Amino acid sequence: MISVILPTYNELENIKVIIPEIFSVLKGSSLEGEIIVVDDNSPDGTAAVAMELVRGNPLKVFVRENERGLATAVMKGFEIASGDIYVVMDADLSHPVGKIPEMVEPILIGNCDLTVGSRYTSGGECVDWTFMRRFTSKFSGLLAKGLTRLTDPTSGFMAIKKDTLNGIKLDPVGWKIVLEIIVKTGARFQEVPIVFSDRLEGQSKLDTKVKAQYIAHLWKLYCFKYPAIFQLFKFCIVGSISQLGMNWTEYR
Ligand SMILES: Nc1nc2c(ncn2[C@@H]2O[C@H](COP(=O)(O)OP(=O)(O)OP(=O)(O)O)[C@@H](O)[C@H]2O)c(=O)[nH]1
Ligand SMILES: [Mg+2]
Repeated sequence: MISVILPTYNELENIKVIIPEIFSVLKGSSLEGEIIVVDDNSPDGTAAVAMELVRGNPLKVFVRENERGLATAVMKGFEIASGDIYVVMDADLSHPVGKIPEMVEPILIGNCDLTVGSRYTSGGECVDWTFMRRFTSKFSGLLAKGLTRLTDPTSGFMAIKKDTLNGIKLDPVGWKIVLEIIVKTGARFQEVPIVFSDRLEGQSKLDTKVKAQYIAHLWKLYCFKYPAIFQLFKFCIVGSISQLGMNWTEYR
């Protein structure tokens, strides 16, 4: 069974469209599946609208009252999900719902444990992006190149075999759950080209705080993957502080 996890914050208009679309794609490809919406108490009433769509459908809606954040919302989805494969995607229709079967297939046939929807592999695309948006996205990806060979390390569209997460402690800062999982599990991955379309409804939540969290998250992941970096950093900091202390004593 497939569990499609949708983190939501103020996605009222999009949730009405994406939930029936996902059910229709699952039905059309004979995949047994459920949808899990993890909403952070959106003021626009996203959760209430999602709950109206339950009507006997395999749809679970979980509302977090006092927490915000995309990656931790996805982790909550993992806890609630009953499937053997989790699909994680944005709820704003930027990720093509029709690609779900293609994301799941390589895992089902045992070719890999994780698939990532990529805008930058052959066949992938971002529709109508400005130069600046393209540059920022590419640059963010470049910063993660020491962590993974993914062509699109900042992608938020993935499918993963549940067992891959067994015994792994996920501790993401901010949004990039895909990077967190790849670094911590070393999962065998495959990329699936996707055409990424900009949201038509609602607003982006990708603000300066999220961008700063990305840098902090990268730092944590680099230290995890290359513990020597952290040791060297600690050594330099401690060395500089004690040098400063000595200079200060001499100065006095
Ligand atoms: N539960 C939860 N979901 C969130 C939160 N922030 C964003 N999301 C959801 O995460 C997904 C991605 O957020 P977006 O705002 O679309 O960010 P983005 O896709 O990087 O940016 P755009 O391309 O500008 O839309 C959407 O489904 C959001 O509703 C949050 O704090 N909590
Ligand atoms: Mg979006």
